[in-house]
Amino acid sequence: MLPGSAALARHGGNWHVVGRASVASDGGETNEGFSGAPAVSGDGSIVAFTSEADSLVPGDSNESEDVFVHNRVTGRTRRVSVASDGSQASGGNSSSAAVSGDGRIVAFWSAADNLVPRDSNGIVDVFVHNRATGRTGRVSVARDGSQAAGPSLGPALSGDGRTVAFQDTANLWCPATATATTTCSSRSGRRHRAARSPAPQATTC
Ligand SMILES: [Ca+2]
Ligand SMILES: [Ca+2]
Repeated sequence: MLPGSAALARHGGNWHVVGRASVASDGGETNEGFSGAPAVSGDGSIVAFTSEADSLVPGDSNESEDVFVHNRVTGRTRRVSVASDGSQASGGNSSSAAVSGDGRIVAFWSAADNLVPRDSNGIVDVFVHNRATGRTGRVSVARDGSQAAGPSLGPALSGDGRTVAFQDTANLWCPATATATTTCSSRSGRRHRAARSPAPQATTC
């Protein structure tokens, strides 16, 4: 007998037990829309994903896609596309989760303008949410704290969660003659790496 919604899947000639992560903490199914774009922690216990459903956590009334985390050990599902005070995202969708190796840090992009103070650029930014502290910070800002003038997308996280790579369409971080990769600092003091795409060189500025 397989637990919960577990099932068998065949990959590479071997059979594996798989389970559905897009469920509420009580095991309830999603009530609408799609759920997808999963990212998994190193040990496979934490699954982050995007969902259009509003039935995964209580109080999801923003009528927007959100990013959720399902703990396959505890069965608990939490929404992580929220502000540091826990308020839900307002003003647009959140998606494209990336997870640190220990599952503590989740990066995602969001069109919401209320996840951090002074987000007034009206475009998609990249954020990180610390599941341990509940803090959400915006990383798609320049070294001097100025906002991006174009969308920031496609976040990826290093295993330790300290570095965030993402697509910068605003060319905000480096002069036109420089590169590819630069390092920025968020308000929390963590250092984040912003990768421009396409990347002409591997220079740091
Ligand atoms: Ca929602
Ligand atoms: Ca924004």
